[in-house]
Amino acid sequence: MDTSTQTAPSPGRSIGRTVARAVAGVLTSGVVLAVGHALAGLIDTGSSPFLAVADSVVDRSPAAVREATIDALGTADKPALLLGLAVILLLLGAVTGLVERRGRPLGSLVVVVLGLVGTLAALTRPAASPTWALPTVLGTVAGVVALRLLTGALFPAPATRGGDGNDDNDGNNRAHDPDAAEVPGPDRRRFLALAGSAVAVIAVAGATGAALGRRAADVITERTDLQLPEVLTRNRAAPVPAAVTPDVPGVTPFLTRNDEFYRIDTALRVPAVTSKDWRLRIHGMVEHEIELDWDALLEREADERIITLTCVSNEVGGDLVGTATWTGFPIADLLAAAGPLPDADMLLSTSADGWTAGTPLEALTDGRDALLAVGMNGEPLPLEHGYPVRQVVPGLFGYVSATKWVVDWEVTRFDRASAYWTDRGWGERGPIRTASRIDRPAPLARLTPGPQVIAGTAWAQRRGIDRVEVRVDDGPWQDAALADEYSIDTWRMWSWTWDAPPGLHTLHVRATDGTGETQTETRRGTVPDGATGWHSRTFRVSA
Ligand SMILES: Nc1nc2c(c(=O)[nH]1)N[C@H]1C(S)=C(S)[C@@H](COP(=O)(O)O)O[C@H]1N2
Ligand SMILES: [Mo]
Repeated sequence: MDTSTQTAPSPGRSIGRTVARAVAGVLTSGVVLAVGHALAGLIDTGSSPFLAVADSVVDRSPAAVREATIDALGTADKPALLLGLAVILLLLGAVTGLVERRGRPLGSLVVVVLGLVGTLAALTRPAASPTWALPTVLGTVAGVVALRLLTGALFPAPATRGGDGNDDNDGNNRAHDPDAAEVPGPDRRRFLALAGSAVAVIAVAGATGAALGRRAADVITERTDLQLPEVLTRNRAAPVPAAVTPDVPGVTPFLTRNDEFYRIDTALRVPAVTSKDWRLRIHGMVEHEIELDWDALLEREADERIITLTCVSNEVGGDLVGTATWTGFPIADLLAAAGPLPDADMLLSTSADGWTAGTPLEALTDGRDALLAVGMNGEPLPLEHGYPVRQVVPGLFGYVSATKWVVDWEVTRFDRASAYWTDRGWGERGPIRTASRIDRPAPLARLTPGPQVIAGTAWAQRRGIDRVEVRVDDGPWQDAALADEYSIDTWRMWSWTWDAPPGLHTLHVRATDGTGETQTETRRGTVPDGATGWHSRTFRVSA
């Protein structure tokens, strides 16, 4: 039904409404981007819809285009790209506002499609984890809500406003609109109030996102210049002999690179702690409380040790294990300075983000290389591995010992305190189980009949590995060749040459630790104190 014959719509008012719709759309894209950016501050700046799309554009544009823009714009290419992208997104936003109708949410649909593109951009970033989808998804939801509300104010429902129900033609409602005069009508007031709220949301979310991003950037900048403590020759880690690695191409390296080291923690966003802000308070059942800052820590004599770290959540054959050269300070000396009381038996350590671990005091004071570490493979700790300070304790799973971003030590007792994962059903003491793994050839690799080198690793920190055996199908166990042992606190590599006959074959591996105990065949899951069972791999051997 067309009512425009009754009263000609005022062109001014129609233009006004068109502008308002475009504004609604621009605000919508502002809400998506600002809310997404703020949420990204809680996860990782790179997951911001705006930055993820910008980074993806850079990565996906052909090299020629990239070089041409850099040539044309000089070093301004990144700000220019961001500015251009912002303009495009705001224009697309205006379009969503212009096509949105109360009964036909075409604009919302466009927002959702753009949101999906942004989500995809975030999820395909190299550093992305599944949580990287959240900022864009939640930002998109907020944007759609904003667009629906603003559109609702521009096109009031017929029931409440007495309109004709045809909201597809601007100005049509005017004939029935008691507020059609110059005086702002309640819908207009509602629109202005909603628009004001949207601006406020954008401002607050934008400022929050910017502040969180800046804090993360500060830590990254500081880390690049951070001076690691000097390690005296006598405190250096023993050099790594070549013979700790089998002379076979493609074997797992003895030392794990920082960017290949497994990462496990509960932090949605890596805590941003600078060395300047860092403090460690040692308190509880001690003779004297101590508070250490970075400078006080670095006045102490540093050690360098090679230690294999393992996660209790590692499945049989899994890769939640790695070996690094750690630079740090003996935990035993720091504890001794505080003087634990004789009846204390646990160190409850807390991270900057409130995670806790309960470590047996004995493991920290029995002479093993338990370190308060500041360096990993010769670099300051990477942010995700605990920058600036974390614990590393040989022989204990990470969840009871390896607190990253550590800021608080309470000396206490196991019968008085509990920690994050023990409260969730995991074992109290967390000694590492003996484990062994086949690393090569790759799973389901196709092999040719004849000699084939099988290789892998085994670990039993604090006890060492004395023997590794391999079994083909239901045959006898055969001794693998052990590479040199670096120490009982590191993994030990092994290899075994198999005269592979044609057919489908399954190989099993098992290790015996320094106490003479051999891994059990019994398959058990990781809860509550680490998986058990033999790792196996199946290969097809054919000419
Ligand atoms: N603050 C904090 N520290 C933590 C954790 C955590 O969730 N939060 N996880 C622990 C667990 S379960 C393990 S296995 C190790 C892993 O250390 P990585 O991520 O450096 O490999 O860190 C430990 N330290
Ligand atoms: Mo872990």
